[in-house]
This record gives sequence, C-alpha cells and structure tokens, in this order.
Amino acid sequence: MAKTKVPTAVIEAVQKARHLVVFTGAGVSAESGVPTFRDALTGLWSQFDPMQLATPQAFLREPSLVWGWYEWRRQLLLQVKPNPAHRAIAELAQRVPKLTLITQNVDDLHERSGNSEVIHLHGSIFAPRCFDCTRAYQFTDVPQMEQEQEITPPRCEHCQGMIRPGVVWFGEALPEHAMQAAFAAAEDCDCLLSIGTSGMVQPAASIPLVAAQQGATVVHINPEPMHVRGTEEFSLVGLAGVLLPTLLG
Ligand code: BV8
Ligand code: ZN
Repeated sequence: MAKTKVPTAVIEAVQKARHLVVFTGAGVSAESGVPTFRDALTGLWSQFDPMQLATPQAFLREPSLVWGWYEWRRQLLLQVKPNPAHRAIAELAQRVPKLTLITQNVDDLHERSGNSEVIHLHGSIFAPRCFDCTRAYQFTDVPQMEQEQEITPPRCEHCQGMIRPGVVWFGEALPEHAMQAAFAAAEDCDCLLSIGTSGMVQPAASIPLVAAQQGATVVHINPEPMHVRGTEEFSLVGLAGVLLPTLLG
C-alpha cells in the first residue's frame, strides 16, 4: 500500500487543536487482531449477521448462542494487546491541551494503552449485568470454553434473572451521560479524528457530522476512502496503526 502523505493542514489542525476529539470504531482494534463487524466472523458465528445477534430479542430467543458469542469475543480480548494506533492516541492525550476520546468499541484496549477517560457509547464487554434487575457483576473466573461452544448465561444471585453482556444492543438506548458528553465534545472541538469506523451505526455516526457542521476540521482514517464534504474534511486512506503515529510529528 503506497505511503499516504498526510496533508500539512491535517498535521497543523491536530497539533494546534485546543480541544481534539478522537472518535473510534472497530477498525482501531483491527491491528490488534480483533475482528471488525464487517470482517467475516469466524466459526460458529460466521453464519449469523452480528446485527442479528447484538439485540435483546436474540438474547431472549437464544441466550446460549448470544452469551457464547460474547464470551468468545471476551476470551479473544483477554489474549490481544493494544496496537500502535491505541498507543498514538494515548500519546496525543499527553500532548494536546484537551482530548476527548469517544469509542463505539466494547473492548478495553484504549484503557490498557493509558487513556484514563474513555466515553464508551456502546458499553463494555467487561461489565456484565442482570438482564432483569440490572445488578452489575464482575468477571472473576475465566471459564475455559472450547471455540464455538454454546454456554448458558449465568444467573443473577439476587433475582435469578439471566446475566447479559454490558453492551448496548441494537434497539437499545445509549447511556445518557455518554451521549451527552460525546455530543458536547463534538460541538466544542476544533478538530475531530474519526478512526476505523464505517459510520453505519446511529446515533454514534452523527458525531463527526456535528463536529464538521460547527466548523471543526474532521479527519477520517480508514483503509477505505471515506466520503468528505467541504475543505475542512479529509480522508486519509490507510491503517490506523500506520497513519496515527505520523500525526505525532
Ligand atoms: C438506538 C455493541 C434508539 C454491541 C453496537 C432500522 C431498524 C432498527 C434500528 C435502526 C434502523 N435504522 C437505524 C437504527 C438504529 C440502529 C442502527 O444504527 N442500525 C444500523 C445498523 C442501521 N442503532 C441502534 O439501535 C442504537 N440504539 O438507536 O436506540 C432508542 C432510543 C431510545 C430508547 C430506545 C431505543 C444502538 C446501536 C448500538 C449497537 N451496538 N455495539 C457489540 O459490540 O456487540 S454497534 C457495533 O457495530 C459497534 O459498537 C460499532 O458501533 C458498530 C460497528 O461499526 P464500526 O465500529 O464502524 O465497525 P465496522 O466493522 O462497521 O467498520 C470497521 C471500519 O474499520 C471499516 O470502515 C474498515 O474499513 C475500517 N478498518 C479496518 N481495519 C482498519 C480500519 N480502519 C483503520 N485501521 C485499520 N487497520
Ligand atoms: Zn437480577
């Protein structure tokens, strides 16, 4: 892949930013070996559309299949590590006066790279809770499960309800505080980096738009060229782990 030249306007916008927003999707974890939603899922789940599995209806209809899918993803996340993209974002947080990190991802790779404040619009795979009484649980044991094994979700000690992944499913509202903080940052920032997201899922996908509409410089980093509007929006075609370190100057 030819080396993408980062426009000077982008380098300057990042380095001069008073308030930089970094908005990430599954692509920022791809180089850590975490499959994105649009990659073909492997094994048992390749026959399912993630959009069909990531819903409360699917969980109530097939609790073992959905719980098994998340346990497989969680086990995978316990084995992967942050990549240069995550590390460059943590480094940027040290350098700019103010950085707001907003992620659609449910992994903890930003936190493990040193970003202490992360707005998780779609929750966390590491924060299970009771489907009925919403009591929060911790993962203590790491149940060894064979690849593609269906396992039943544990039961709540308090009400015997099924324990569910702590993520936001399709058709579920995003956490109010996360939404408010994310959109306020998009309104206030002077530069927004949109990294590794196909921009298909709402309302998260509106965040770069809100930033562009109030005059911020918006930079998309994605191996797929992204549609840009106006002179203050850029599409850098390439891998996040390769392009982000070049923004550090
Ligand atoms: C809501 C957690 C309302 C779970 C996720 C029609 C019918 C029904 C619903 C809707 C509809 N139209 C719109 C909706 C709303 C729906 C929606 O947007 N649907 C879409 C699919 C049409 N949204 C919702 O339902 C949301 N809730 O609207 O609630 C409401 C209000 C009040 C009260 C009640 C209800 C909830 C959406 C949240 C869903 N949960 N995740 C889990 O993780 O399992 S979304 C999930 O998918 C991810 O979190 C992520 O957000 C999304 C995947 O998107 P990306 O992150 O962009 O990943 P993707 O694979 O798509 O793309 C990766 C990109 O990376 C690619 O572009 C690729 O080129 C790039 N890439 C690859 N490698 C690299 C790279 N880039 C850089 N470097 C690399 N190396
Ligand atoms: Zn309960």
